[in-house]
Amino acid sequence: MTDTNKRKIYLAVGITAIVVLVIAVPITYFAHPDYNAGPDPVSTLPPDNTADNFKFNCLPGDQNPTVSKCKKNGCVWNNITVVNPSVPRCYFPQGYGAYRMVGEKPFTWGYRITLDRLDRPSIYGNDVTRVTLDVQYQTQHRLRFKFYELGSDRFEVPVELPDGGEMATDALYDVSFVSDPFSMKITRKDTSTVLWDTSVGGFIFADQFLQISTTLPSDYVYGLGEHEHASFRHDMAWQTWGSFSRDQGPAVTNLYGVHPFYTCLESDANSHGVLLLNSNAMDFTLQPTPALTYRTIGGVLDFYMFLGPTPEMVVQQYTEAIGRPYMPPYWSLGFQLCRYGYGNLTNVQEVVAGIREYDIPHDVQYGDIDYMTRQLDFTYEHVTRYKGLPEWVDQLKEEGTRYIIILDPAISAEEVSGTYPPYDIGTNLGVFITEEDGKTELKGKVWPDPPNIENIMKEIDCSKTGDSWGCSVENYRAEAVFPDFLNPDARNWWYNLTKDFHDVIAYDGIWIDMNEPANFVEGSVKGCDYNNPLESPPYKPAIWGATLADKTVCMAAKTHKSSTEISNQYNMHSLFGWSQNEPTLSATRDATGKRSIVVTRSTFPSSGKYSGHWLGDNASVWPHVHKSIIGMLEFGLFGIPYIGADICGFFEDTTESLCRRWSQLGAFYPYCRNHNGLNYRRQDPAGFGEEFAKEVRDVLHIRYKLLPYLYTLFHYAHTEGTTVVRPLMHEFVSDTETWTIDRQMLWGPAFLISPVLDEHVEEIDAYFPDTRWYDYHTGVEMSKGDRGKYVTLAAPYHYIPLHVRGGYILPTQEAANSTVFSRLKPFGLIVALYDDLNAKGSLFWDDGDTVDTFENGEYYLAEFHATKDGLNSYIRHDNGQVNGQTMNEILVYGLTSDVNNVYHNTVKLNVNNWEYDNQKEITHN
Ligand code: MIG
Repeated sequence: MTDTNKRKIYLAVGITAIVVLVIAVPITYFAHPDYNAGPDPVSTLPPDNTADNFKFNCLPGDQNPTVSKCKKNGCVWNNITVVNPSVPRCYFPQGYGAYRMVGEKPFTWGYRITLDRLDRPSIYGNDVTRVTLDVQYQTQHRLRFKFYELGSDRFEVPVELPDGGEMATDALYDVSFVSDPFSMKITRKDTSTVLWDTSVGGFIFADQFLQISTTLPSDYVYGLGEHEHASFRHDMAWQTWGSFSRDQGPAVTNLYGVHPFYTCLESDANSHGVLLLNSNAMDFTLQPTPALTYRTIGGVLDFYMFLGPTPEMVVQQYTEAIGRPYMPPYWSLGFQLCRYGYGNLTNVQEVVAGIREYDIPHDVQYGDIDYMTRQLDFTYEHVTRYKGLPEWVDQLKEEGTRYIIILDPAISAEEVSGTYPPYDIGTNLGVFITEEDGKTELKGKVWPDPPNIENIMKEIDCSKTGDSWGCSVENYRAEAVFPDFLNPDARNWWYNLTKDFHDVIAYDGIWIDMNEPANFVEGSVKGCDYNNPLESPPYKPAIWGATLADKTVCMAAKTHKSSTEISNQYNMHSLFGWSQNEPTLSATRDATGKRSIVVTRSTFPSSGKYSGHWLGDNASVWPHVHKSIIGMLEFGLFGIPYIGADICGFFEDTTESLCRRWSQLGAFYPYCRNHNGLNYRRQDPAGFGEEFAKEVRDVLHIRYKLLPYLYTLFHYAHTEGTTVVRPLMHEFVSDTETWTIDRQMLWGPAFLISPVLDEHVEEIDAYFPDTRWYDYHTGVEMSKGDRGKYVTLAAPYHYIPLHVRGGYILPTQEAANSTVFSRLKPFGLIVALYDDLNAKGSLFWDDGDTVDTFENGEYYLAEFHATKDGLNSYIRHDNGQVNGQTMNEILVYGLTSDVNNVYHNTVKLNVNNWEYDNQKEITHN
């Protein structure tokens, strides 16, 4: 060993015995003044002759734009053959503005502006003649500006966000207006950077079409979901992304959830974020101006802007507004195993036996829909296939593994009356989404089978038909109804059923799927009334499917918006999953008497308060490994840090090499679950033999060792809104190189994960921001010459490069094959010193499972500071949670001179209890 900077010291001390120093030690923050100022600022004014980049599409979504349609809209037609086919041929004339200001009135919170429509062609009909704009200077860093129709009952999203307040006098932003035609400009005060300027494009506020365009201060834009993006940083080359919740596996189209939130890095590395609080079907167009156009087909234009100025602060401010992320129980950070179609309990038991045989950590086992009788919620197949499941679940828990069950929202309406209480009770209470009449239950088809499915299958063999899916939906699926969760009776009905089912199977958490809501028939078994403008709006956003009702329920279907107000699916559709989050979480918490967890497929801003998310039905192909990082980074921005993808892939057979690399990366997903689709080859960690199993065990042991660090990160996410999986740019924003990195990620500030994402690759180029780094596996410092550079790292097939950042202290704990056991093991610390020999870190600890421990003060929180004089711990809160536990390994990386003595408090420690890894002579004094 030639690197003399590296020292490992092992010592055994009781954790609560560490002295609390009263002298405040200044914390060194590691700033990097030598940053590159980034790209040149972009002018926000349109040039005289509309340059391509300043053309805003006036016939969006029109596959066949023509001169006459364009002129009819009052727009400009470009006759010249457009070289770039993405550039719109029909665009808004400069200064198009369809409204002018007719009034401005001060309020305690800011200004109310009144806008009247100018004489312009009506492009989509039913333009609102008078629009109100409330500009609320809510806080220093948060601005809300909401375009709506005063006094009307236009739909507004029922998710609660801050409203009004006293006008902030110290705001970081300035808002200014041009009155005729109306446009607004938002500026960051201290730098004069224009964050928004709506003088471009065409501002339209019609009944079923609302559009606003703005220039952006840079083309470094992130977020806007849920889609599978090719890169974390958005491609600004004329990309349009639709948003409307949909049962759709990762692809470039609209997926399960809706998150109209982006963050943007300004040229000088300041950052801001913007939420459009709107749940209607919508799309976002990014173009190279750089500019963004929002088009939504209902509701109001309710924007919240967060001024940062760091990207991490933007997320903190965003989650302050939408709600801080849920604090997951400790066990839910362990390894989880699932597949669709184990088929019977024996198969599950066999897989679990394999996991046990190789001592692979296993905190959670799942039951997918095949545990049920004919996919009926609140049943289990107790006659043959899953006979004995409840008893087995109890046994599993004694072994330290918990059990999560899936629940789908759709409830069969075809069971024999009196035999299926979930439907019988629900229909009596009127808890289901109805047709337009507000009375008749809307019937679709999802997974539940009818009672006589076996006979039907004997008569009709769909596998022999050309369209086996269509055949099975038609013949094998029962008619089903959809709970209207915002109806208080529905909420309580679902809550009671879910809670009571715990008496049947003692589940530990709930997995909610199909809550977009998914429907295998378009709209309903009766179809929808396509003459209704809710089904056939004048503009269809860039979303998948020929109609809005494709793969879901009819848009005209009636749904509660609150306990007293009724709305329709047209407005409420993308809120369905969100509306299921709270009742499900309350049920599982109350049933288990523990914190518990809900993992949901469909999400909306503020879902993170109640649940985590997995990225859905990916495929066992290499590109999805990389894209899972992008998805995780994005959900971090969306305030849903408990996030991961199906490790080894859902659709298609995995391969051993893919599954190996995916398991390495997946070991660092906050939500770490290997999940497989129906009928594909085994891909659990024991499914490829001993060598593979041991490799997965080893990488999971690294995860388990670092769980105290991960849990502490979740504590800060929950209390301060910081990210868990963190983009490099959030830590090193002054380094523009980090602005595009999405093949590496951080856990919090201090742990760098640089996975292999491609087949046949055994070395990678990983970026090391300009600071001190240590190889996690060896403790060896990265060469100083490699700081701020891409470094080629060896990454043999069994190995994932991992690095610890100098200046940080990571709490650890010995691994075990479940958190039930690892939580009893001794703690440790990795003290990774910065150049000045300082480091800091913290440990949040509680019983891992009780509800609201932080809120109730039932926790332990210590901060650790290392300086050249030693390592101190400052116990900030101690309610006895670490009593009886020990700390027996303190690894110190980066000392610059030999260690002569080790003291614990003032007591010199027995030299035999600690060691250098390089076995240098130790001097006794
Ligand atoms: O239509 O429950 O995304 O994780 O295994 C498929 C069966 C229904 C979709 C989920 C997937 C789950 C599967 N479900």
